Amino acid sequence: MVRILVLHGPNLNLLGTRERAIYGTLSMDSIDSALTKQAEELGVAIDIRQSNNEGELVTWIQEAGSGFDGVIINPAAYTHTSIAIRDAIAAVGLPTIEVHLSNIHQREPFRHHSYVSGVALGQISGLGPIGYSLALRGLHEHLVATRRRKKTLSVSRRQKSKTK
Ligand code: CA2
Repeated sequence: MVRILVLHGPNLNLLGTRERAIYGTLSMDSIDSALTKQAEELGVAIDIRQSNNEGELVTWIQEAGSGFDGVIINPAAYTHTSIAIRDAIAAVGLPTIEVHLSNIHQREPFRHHSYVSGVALGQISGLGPIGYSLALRGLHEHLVATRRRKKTLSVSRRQKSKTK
């Protein structure tokens, strides 16, 4: 079974309560429920966590190296500041999709740069909560395809070594 860690960064626990014009009306819990349902349908094991603490996010990313196959992260404001989160993603080497509810490229200039995107498999920005759902679908497909490729490769290697 594919295992995916979903991380929400700082202040995303406030979703649905304030700044609705930018981030929408859905709460983090309702986004998480929809993701959990989608994961069940796909047959994916997901673990969803939120933290306001950069170090905690870094530790979770490091630990994901054993126990998870991929990561979906909305690093929130740490997107634009955290070399530590970028380094953790690069170090752990798990395929990671960066999600933003708002389109960070259309907002204030300080939000245009992401430290995470350079080490991410992809970035989804500006589609609201659907972005998480697309990330789950995309990461699942990527991981299944990677597994299939590895399996085919090891079968063909075994066959080659038999014929030697
Ligand atoms: O668009 C996104 O998902 C962001 O990652 C959200 C971050 C922001 O710093 C990024 O530039 C883009 C902010 C998350 C704060 O969420 C709040 C939700 C409700 C009320 C206040 C903040």
